[in-house]
Amino acid sequence: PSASGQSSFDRVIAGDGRIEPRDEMPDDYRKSLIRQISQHAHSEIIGMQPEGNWITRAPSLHRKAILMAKVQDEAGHGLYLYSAAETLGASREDMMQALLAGKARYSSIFNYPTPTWADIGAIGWLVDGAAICNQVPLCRASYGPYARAMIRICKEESFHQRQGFEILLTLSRGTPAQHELAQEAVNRWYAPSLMMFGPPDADSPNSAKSMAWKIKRFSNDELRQRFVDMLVPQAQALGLTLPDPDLRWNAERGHYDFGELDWSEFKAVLAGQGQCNVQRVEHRRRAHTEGAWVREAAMAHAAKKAARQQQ
Ligand code: FAQ
Repeated sequence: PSASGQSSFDRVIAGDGRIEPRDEMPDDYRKSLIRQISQHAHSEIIGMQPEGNWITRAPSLHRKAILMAKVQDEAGHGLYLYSAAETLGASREDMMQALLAGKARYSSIFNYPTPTWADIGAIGWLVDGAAICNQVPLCRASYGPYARAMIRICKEESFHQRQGFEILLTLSRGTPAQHELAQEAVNRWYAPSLMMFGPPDADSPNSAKSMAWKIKRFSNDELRQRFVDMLVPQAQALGLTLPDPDLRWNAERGHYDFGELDWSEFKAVLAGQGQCNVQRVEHRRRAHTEGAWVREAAMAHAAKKAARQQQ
């Protein structure tokens, strides 16, 4: 930006104001937002798959209707987020191509499988729970379109988390076999959900700038701690345990201490070696190819409509 553009950007950030699409902004700020927002959009779109896997097998019509609505909400979140990235000059086509080519990042969490119905409960409770912890502060992010998209997304995520909690509660209070199913799903999703907050602060290269620019308001470790503190009483209410022998209340800190996570697993998932990385991208590619006729029909319809308006 020009010198006056930079100083007006600095003033807005210092005053906790909002940067809007037409405002001048530093190149790095724009690039970092496109990075984060596009990764977030891809996560929502890929995130439809683990749960989509259970739509045809949901245990009742009621559960099926709820799950379909939830997965559709995720598609909607992806679409608002791609639109937010477009306001920064990113092209939707480029973002899509990067995802299909397997070059774009999306959240590590969606590379884990959903072998049982209880995994759907665990995703709602833990994955949507982590998403809310991470995204509520993003409602105050300095970039206007992103912050505003987050407000609606967080409202929907809150409903998602409750539906997951309720699935687990029903299973936990069911037969011993159902209780075990719920506990096993929590055992599978707990550590991966803690890793959603990103690497430890000391290994988080983007944090310093993102915090200075007021995109991020809290560090990865701060949010992870907040999440663990929130989960413990909820797990007690569910009658389930969290799979961490080192988890205990620390009165001095006023927080729960918890065990070291396996960051080599996180790195492997980011490097494409998670259980479902290949399957997720292949599935997205297939859906894109099979959906080509829908895009073509929509384009033909739009062209006809435009031609009619010109007459
Ligand atoms: N997975 O320097 P940092 C949802 C990457 S919720 C994969 O700390 P930053 C809802 C990071 O991109 C999930 N990669 O990065 C839902 C960076 O790589 P880069 C989506 C990760 O940006 C629920 C590198 O590691 N939510 O979808 C992960 O400051 C149920 C270094 O990390 C969001 O995206 C990870 N877990 O902090 C949908 C929230 N963590 O780009 C369906 C918005 C880090 O330099 C079903 N994003 N990396 O190549 C954020 O808040 C931030 O981007 C963080 C990472 C906190 C994720």
